[in-house]
Amino acid sequence: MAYKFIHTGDTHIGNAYKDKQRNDDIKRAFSELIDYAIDSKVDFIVHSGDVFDNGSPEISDLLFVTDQLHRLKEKNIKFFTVPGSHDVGIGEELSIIDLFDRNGLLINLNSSKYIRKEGERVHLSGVTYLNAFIAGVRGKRSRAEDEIFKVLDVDIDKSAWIKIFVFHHTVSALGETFKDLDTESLPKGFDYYAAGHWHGHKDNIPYDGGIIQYPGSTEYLDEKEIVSNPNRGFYVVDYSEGGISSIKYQLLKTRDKDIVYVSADGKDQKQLKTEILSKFKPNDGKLLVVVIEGKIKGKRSELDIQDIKSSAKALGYSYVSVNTSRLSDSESGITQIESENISDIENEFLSAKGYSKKEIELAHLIIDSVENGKDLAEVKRKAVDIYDNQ
Ligand SMILES: [Mn+2]
Repeated sequence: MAYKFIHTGDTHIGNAYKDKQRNDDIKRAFSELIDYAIDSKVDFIVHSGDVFDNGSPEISDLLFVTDQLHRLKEKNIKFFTVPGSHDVGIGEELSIIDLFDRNGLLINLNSSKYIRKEGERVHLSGVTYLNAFIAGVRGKRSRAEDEIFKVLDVDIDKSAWIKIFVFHHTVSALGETFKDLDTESLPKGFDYYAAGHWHGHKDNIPYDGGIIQYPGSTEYLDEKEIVSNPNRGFYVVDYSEGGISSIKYQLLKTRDKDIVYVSADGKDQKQLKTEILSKFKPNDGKLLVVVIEGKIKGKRSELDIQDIKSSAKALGYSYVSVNTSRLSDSESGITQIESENISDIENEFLSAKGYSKKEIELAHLIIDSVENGKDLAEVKRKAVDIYDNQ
């Protein structure tokens, strides 16, 4: 006997863009995934978090996901997931994922029935389905929520053919810059670590005899993903009594894209604009990212970005982004950031912008309080302290 499952994540249904067409593209990717699951008769789907883009989705998005999950249910294809960082409102314990769980349209692996606290430790159980043991931990909205991995014991069903651990964190094996979990903090004893949260895709990160797999988001969710990620897709995994027998990365359709790099060096705004516009071609709804680098003659504020965007739209581009973060003029420098972790980047950026040490401390407190939804009293005290002492 052999079985087959899909591993996907970061589908971000909702208003990721201020653009209906792009938000419809994101839905199209989701329904294409469901089509594949049904046509290829997969046995179940593992989704590693961020089904939705927002913890309070609009009714039309809720209905869309309901309809898609019903299509799976009719074919008896189960959908296992954990709430991702976007599925939960700030400071909320329950999420929209729990509503779908209670309605029987998916299984929330992080629901309270799988969690048992015993003194300091947290015992996590899971589901054994078609000889696969599946357990998972949800993503987080604040720094403090990492703590669960330090006290976690998973009651693994050793009789299962394969063991799958679902989580929504960026592990340190992907690099120190944006990590929010040390790889070593992951529980041991699993064959397949179904990871989400990081939107690029990365296969086969070895861990404790198993592999960590990031399928990436199912559609490009911002300009950075359009520029730096070549394609979108999900994994299809076959397994039998001997364990995992094959894994393939199945591509999803995305819109065609043009990425245009232009150097501003030695050009005034008129020459620069002419050169940029000369690179656009008539098309049928492509994505376009224009990256302008170097030093413009005159002021960078004279370059009419809105006009560049509307000229591109007139040629048919459905989405246009103009990146000027590496464009400078004779009056402005570019802030160079050397640091490698997020709080150092915050420090370096804010001190480059001329903020005092105390103001930077306050900024950190505000950022933390937004993440944690608390400590407002301390933020107030610090603010009063700063303004009383200037
Ligand atoms: Mn995400």
